[in-house]
Amino acid sequence: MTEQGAVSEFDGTEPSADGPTDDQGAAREQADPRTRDESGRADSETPMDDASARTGAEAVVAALETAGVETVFGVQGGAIMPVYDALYDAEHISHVTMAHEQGAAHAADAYGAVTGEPGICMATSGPGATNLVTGIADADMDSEPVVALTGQVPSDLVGNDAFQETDTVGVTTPITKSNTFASSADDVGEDVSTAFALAASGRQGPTLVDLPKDVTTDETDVGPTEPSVPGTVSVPDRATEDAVEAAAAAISDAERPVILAGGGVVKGDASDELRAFARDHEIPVATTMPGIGAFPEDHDLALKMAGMHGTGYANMAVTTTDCLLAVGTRFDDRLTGGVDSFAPDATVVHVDIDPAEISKNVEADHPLIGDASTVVDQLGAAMDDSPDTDEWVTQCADWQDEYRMDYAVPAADSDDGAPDASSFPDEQPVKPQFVVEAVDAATDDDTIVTTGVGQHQMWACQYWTYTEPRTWVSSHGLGAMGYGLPSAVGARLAADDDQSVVCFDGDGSFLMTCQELVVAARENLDITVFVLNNEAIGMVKQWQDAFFDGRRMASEYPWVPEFDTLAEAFGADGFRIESYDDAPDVIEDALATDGPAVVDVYIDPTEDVYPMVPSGGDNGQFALSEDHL
Ligand SMILES: Cc1ncc(C[n+]2csc(CCOP(=O)(O)OP(=O)(O)O)c2C)c(N)n1
Repeated sequence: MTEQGAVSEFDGTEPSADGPTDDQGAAREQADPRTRDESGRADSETPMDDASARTGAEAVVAALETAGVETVFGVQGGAIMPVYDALYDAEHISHVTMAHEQGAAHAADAYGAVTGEPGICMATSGPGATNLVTGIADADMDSEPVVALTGQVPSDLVGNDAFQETDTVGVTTPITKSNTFASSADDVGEDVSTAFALAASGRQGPTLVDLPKDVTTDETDVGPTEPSVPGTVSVPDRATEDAVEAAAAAISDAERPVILAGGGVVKGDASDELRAFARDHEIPVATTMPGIGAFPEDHDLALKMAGMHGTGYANMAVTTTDCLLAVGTRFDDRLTGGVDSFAPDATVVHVDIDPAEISKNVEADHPLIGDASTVVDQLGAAMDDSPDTDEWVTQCADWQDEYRMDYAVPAADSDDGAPDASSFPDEQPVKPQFVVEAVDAATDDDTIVTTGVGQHQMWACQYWTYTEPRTWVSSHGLGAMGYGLPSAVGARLAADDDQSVVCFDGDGSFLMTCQELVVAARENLDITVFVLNNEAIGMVKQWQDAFFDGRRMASEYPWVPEFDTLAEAFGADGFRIESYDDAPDVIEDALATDGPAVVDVYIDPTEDVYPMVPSGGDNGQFALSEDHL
């Protein structure tokens, strides 16, 4: 930062750098003809209704209101202050002040994942914008609809190393679906509407509008427009009929067909169509990690997740299939392992809305470009015969028995399917898989699960039985530790009131964003966090043990805080599970808490995640323990 370039964060458009004093605030309330309801929101006419004289900032907020936005996650700061000031008058938008901008981006991402509509995050220029970057990259990797609005220094200072100047458009270009530097108050409303439409349309993803302070303070008489994608953008819908016919014939002729449901099934709201197709034609279904929830995991045809930590039976089926119907997946390397050994005998039918995904990683014999629900319907209509899958379904069921997901202390299930804590030796440390199963049994099917990244995330994939789309919310492609708690905040605000939200976190992941507990406590958000505490960054430790001769460099924590006590300091309820005996009552009490609760679960630190296919390995050669690697 040069002396010359440095400018005050508050450049004269605000009355005081410290905001209104109590007296000023009270005077403002009195002078304000509008009354405010309990939430502090304006409840009468606002400048938003008057298209003739608005600032660029008001145009931004009007665009959000026109798009139907109800919730914005963000953190205040100098360059974005005009937009926050305009939000003060917004009747239909609540702002959730997060502790950190990364939290705002993850919360917006989860909001998008649960609702299917873009989640909105907002930050100031410079560090505010750069703090959003992890969350934006996460949304980009997972095709989540997010709109990021960032403050920027005034246009005439851009390039001067001005105070809190960062080239946000430059920084975020590779990790956004589209980004825009707003150039005038007249255009900024449309910039935001377009960003909203682009985030939501086709293959969803994050968009960003960078808002220089002069643009948000200048006046405009341009009114808001409904979000729409530019005419140059075409969103594929139906696949070509010839291609569908050929793909349907390949599926009908198959002897060992498998459906691989990716995240695009969930995002494309194609679960119903996919379920119907699989049931009608008796085809087993595996999912990718983002595809979890696309198909009910308690169904006979469900193979659960395939890939690095997928089930043995899903990986056997995907390796042996002669026809893979892959819907809405980008075939990431943790799914495929080595591509040469991935589904080696299969004719591949690949349905995707993004033509760029076709044959990017896995060669498609039948590319079907279009919207997942439309194309699966088209395929259903084109199927003259169902494949004869009786033997194949039996084979998959046999693999399911052979490679049953289990952990070292076998559970004696009680009548209601819940693992029975009394059958576990109380003197032994609690297995994390038991906790996941016990929480699953204690909650409804539509419970939303969020996670951090690491072993706990994989146990949450493997041992929870997902039956509904949009109930599994995680950081898949980027693998961002710290995603769990802020995404639970976003999911909570997006979910139905009677839906539970549970977060499984690791101690390492929780330590990265636990400050967002302040938001959960302040807003009294009903979230239950289970910290599967192994006093280590366990997944790294597992890899060190497996591939680095057990040299545990920087992976074990010599000390971690008591997470239950820490939760209480933030205003949440704290609980602890130290033994199997504790588990049932503590889980019940924590879930019954009206507001945020954190359960510090002392898990067996020796537990590792299996099955495992080493990076680049052959899915058919999964290891069931370290000895098999
Ligand atoms: C932001 C970030 N930093 C580092 C990593 C690398 N990493 C992957 S898993 C993992 C361990 C996570 O530890 P924890 O959250 O305690 O979960 P556990 O594996 O113990 O369940 C690490 C460090 C990452 N994924 N994300």
